[in-house]
This record gives sequence, structure tokens and C-alpha cells, in this order.
Amino acid sequence: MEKLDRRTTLKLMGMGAALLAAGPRVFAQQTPTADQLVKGKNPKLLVLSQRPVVLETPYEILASEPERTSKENLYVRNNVDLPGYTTVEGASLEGWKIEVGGLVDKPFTLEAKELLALPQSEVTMVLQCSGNGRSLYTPRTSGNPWQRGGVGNVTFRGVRLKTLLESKGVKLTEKALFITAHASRQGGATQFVRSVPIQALENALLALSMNGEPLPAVHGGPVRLVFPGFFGVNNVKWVEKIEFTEAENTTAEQMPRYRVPVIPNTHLPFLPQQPGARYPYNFTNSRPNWLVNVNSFIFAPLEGQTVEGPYVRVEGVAFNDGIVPLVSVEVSANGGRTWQRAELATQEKTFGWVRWRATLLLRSGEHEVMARAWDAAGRSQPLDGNLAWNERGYEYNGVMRVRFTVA
Ligand SMILES: Nc1nc2c(c(=O)[nH]1)N[C@H]1C(S)=C(S)[C@@H](COP(=O)(O)O)O[C@H]1N2
Ligand SMILES: [Mo]
Repeated sequence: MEKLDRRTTLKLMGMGAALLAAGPRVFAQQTPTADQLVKGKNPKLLVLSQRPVVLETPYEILASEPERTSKENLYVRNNVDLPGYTTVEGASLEGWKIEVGGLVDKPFTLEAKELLALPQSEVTMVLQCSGNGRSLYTPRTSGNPWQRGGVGNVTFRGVRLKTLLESKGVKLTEKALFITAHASRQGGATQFVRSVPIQALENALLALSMNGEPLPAVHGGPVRLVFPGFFGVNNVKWVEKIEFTEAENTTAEQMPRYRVPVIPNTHLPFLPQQPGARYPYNFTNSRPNWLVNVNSFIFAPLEGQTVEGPYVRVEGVAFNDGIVPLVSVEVSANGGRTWQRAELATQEKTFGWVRWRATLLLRSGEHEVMARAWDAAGRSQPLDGNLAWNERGYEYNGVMRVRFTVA
């Protein structure tokens, strides 16, 4: 007891001395804003973690950019920081090399700047952390407490991985079942490795730019391997090595992290857990956070707003993995008893989010509106998102509800 007290006293004295020495600035240093952690970010982004850097887009800021998320506002999720890559400015391609190997007939090493001379392709896609919405699970799970702002809609441009392989005359062998990408370890960064199924090669892109500007260093510049339709974690920033492999890699980002429980070889998208229960993750009783599940967000009205009635415009965005088109978004103002179809901006399949809007006739007073998207494969969102509760809090896609007042 006495020992503890003495230690506590000494610690407090130390803190006091530090405060005196540093003056009021010490408070600013203890809670850096997003722009202090990553140059060029909106200072209003929420700092979920300083090291590694994790920044969430506040929901009203996300909703203010319904077409495309700007580099200033896009969320950041580092598991591993790459020292020096903490700005929204681009990063130099000079000297950056990418090794391509594994189960191919001719492994090769590429000077990343060679990519500039190959045909370029563009894709607009949802970049979403599989932990997005995690804080809506109860009881609380492990991991960064994302609300709904671990997501954005961005346009990547670069060279398709397929195009690169063709330009080098490189062929995969039959045993190549996964694409395993490794991030740079320069500056002492620990490894970050992720595997996706070989089918992801179809749309894989070595991205050099985002939203028409050099790919921001913090978002993986100078080169990032993106897989449209796949959750954030699979889109390896600062890519340095691409291997074609027979199996998923076995580092922590692949197992046990970034997975959800399943019954092997069934259609069930996840195996419901007793909320709060632990799970013995292995390669067969769980699957990785790969394809993005169907989701939709209400961007207007926002929670707590007061709007004019009786005709109220409700709008937002919806998306899926881009494998089949979305077919509808429905809204309900009576707790799901009846649903009204919203108008969708497009019914083409796309990796980007699709805007939708509906006009509801609402009397004055308080209302709760829900939105739910459906795709052509019949996939939708659970009314109770907690059904998918899993101990690491991944892949939340419960129907969103917004409460507001009609004047
Ligand atoms: N090299 C590297 N790539 C990475 C990560 C990382 O820590 N290191 N984090 C992944 C995760 S979990 C997500 S959600 C996205 C976040 O992308 P962003 O920071 O560009 O928004 O990057 C993925 N790619
Ligand atoms: Mo993530």
C-alpha cells in the first residue's frame, strides 16, 4: 500500500514538473488533432488511435460528400504505420520496386515508375473498414470503436494487375489460388500481409492516383494494390511484393484477425454467436473479411435534425460487392411495417456507392426512418444488426435508423 502511494506521488510530481516546463502546450500535445497526425487531413476527423494512426470521418462530414469522399475527409486505418507517409500529398515513385512472384512461370521485379507507361484504368469504389459500424454491436467488441465513418467512396486510377502480367508475358500456374500482397517494411515497419482469392485478379488495380490526384502517401502512395468489392483490409497500401500462392498467408491480419465465424461450405454468411462469447478461429470455421456486404446509409435528414414537412426528402447511398447490381433501396417510417421504394441513381453493377432518394409524407412530430438495400442476388441487410455479433466486431450491416423531427 505504502509503496504504491509513494510511486503514485512521485508520478504526480513528475507530471507536475512536466506541465510547468511545457506550459499550456502540453494539452495540445496530449490530444493531437487529425491534421497534426496526418498533414492535410480535416482537423475535425475523429482520432481513434494515434499510433498506429486511425482517423474516422464524422458522419455529418461523410454525408456532406455524397458523390465522392475527398482526400481531406477520407478515414485512415493503419495497422502498421509506414514512417514518413503521413500526408495527403503524393509520395515519390522514384526507386520504388515491386516484386511479383510465387506460383508464376517467370517471377520479376518491377520499377514502379514503369507503371506510368502502361495503359491506365479507373475504378470508383467503396473503401470500407470491415470494422465500420463496430460500436453498434452490443456488448462492445474488441477493436477501434468505429461508428459509421470508417468508409468512403473514392476513384482509383492505375494499372490493372492483369495488364501488368500480360505486358510482362507472365502466366500463373494452376496452383495459384490466392493473391498475397505485402506492404513495404521500410523505416522499420512491421509486416502487413493480406491474401485474397485468385478471382480478385479480375479487377485488381495497382493504384497510382486517387480522385484525380497522386495517391496520398497516407492512403498507400506511391502504389497501392486495390481490390474493388473487397473490404478495406485487403487493399494493401505501399505494396512492395505480390505473390501468387496456394494458400492464404498465416500472419495475424489473416488469422485470427479480420475474420468472421461460419459453418464451412454453407450459404450462411456468418455463424450467429452468443453475444459476448469467444470463438476458436481457424481457417475452416471462419472466413476472411473479403467481399463487402450489402449496406446503405441515410445522409439526410441527419439524426436529431428538424426538417420541413409534410413532404420530406430522405436520401443516402447504398452499395454491395459489385458482383451483381443493387436492385432497390426501401425506406420505412413505421418501424418496418411498410416499406416504400426509393429511387436509385443507377441499376448498373458498380463498386462505388449508389445514391438513392425517396419522398415521404410525414405529419409533424418525431419520426424514425429506416433504410434497407437489396441486390440482384437477393442479399439485403438484417433489421437487427446485432445478429452478426462477433467478438472482433466485423462486417456490421444492420439497417440504419435515423430519428428526426418534422416541424
Ligand atoms: N500497408 C497497409 N495497408 C493497409 C493497412 C495497413 O495497416 N497497412 N490497413 C488496412 C485496413 S484495415 C484498412 S480498413 C484500409 C484503410 O485504408 P485507408 O487508410 O487508405 O483509409 O487499409 C488497409 N491496408
Ligand atoms: Mo480495416
